Amino acid sequence: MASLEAGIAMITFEKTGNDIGAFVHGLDLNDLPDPGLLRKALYEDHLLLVFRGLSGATSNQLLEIARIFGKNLSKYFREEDRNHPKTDEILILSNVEELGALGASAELPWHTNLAYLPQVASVALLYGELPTPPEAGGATLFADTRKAYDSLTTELQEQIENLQMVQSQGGYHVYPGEDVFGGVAPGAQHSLVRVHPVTGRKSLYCPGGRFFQSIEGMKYDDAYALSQSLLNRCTESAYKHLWEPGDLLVWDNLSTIHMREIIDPSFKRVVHVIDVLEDEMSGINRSS
Ligand SMILES: O=C(O)CCC(=O)C(=O)O
Ligand SMILES: [Fe+2]
Repeated sequence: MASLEAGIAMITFEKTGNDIGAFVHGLDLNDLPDPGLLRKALYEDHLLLVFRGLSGATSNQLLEIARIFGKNLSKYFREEDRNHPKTDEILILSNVEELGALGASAELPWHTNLAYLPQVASVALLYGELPTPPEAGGATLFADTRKAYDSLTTELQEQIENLQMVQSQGGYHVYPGEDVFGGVAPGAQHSLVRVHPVTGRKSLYCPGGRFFQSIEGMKYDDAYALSQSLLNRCTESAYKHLWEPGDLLVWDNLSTIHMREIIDPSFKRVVHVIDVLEDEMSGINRSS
């Protein structure tokens, strides 16, 4: 108990200064803080937590942090994409041929993880084993879709309240032109306005972008224009993460949207992805 309290006392949060996200100082991988402290910081206060200096973190340590936010981790990846030597709950995303080059060096446009599946990720984690330096691209940007929802006029909020949107993608971490799931791009319908299971706050769930398909009951052109304008609202301000080795990003995947810039392919980039699947309770212990 004493060590738990010591862990709590050491953790501090420093806002990024970009409307979303906070740097978390004082994390000890061998003495994780009270889970409730990190959950509150993520869901209520910051939506994105940035940990630095975790080079050498083991897969078990990363999974332990992920499980603070939910026990049910994604294993949706295609058999041939299970490229981590120790676990199929972590996906290695890289532009390195010997590692499968899953993810390549292309830009990854604004999206949320697993939006094209019925059970999306409630929280996602990205660990930079070998990220690119700023001059080689590969920055990851995050925007707050909860604040974007709050900023809409009441009239527009009412207009979009019950809209259902279909997102489709050529498969997780796979880019257009690549064959996935036997050539069938998965798609799923989601409410455009999403109520967060923990905070009860509403956000714009993953509007617009390359993976947008349709809004039920609307003509394509109107739906696309609406979705695109909502995406623009969401991304008016964003935090741009310039990577250092050993960085760990944890984000609320229901209330944010993210993208990754194009990478100079002459630089190697290796990051690790973990998706916490949303279940009935989002894996969240509401009592803590
Ligand atoms: O590579 C990155 O920085 C982001 C990757 C990402 O967003 C994803 O894999 O879903
Ligand atoms: Fe992503």
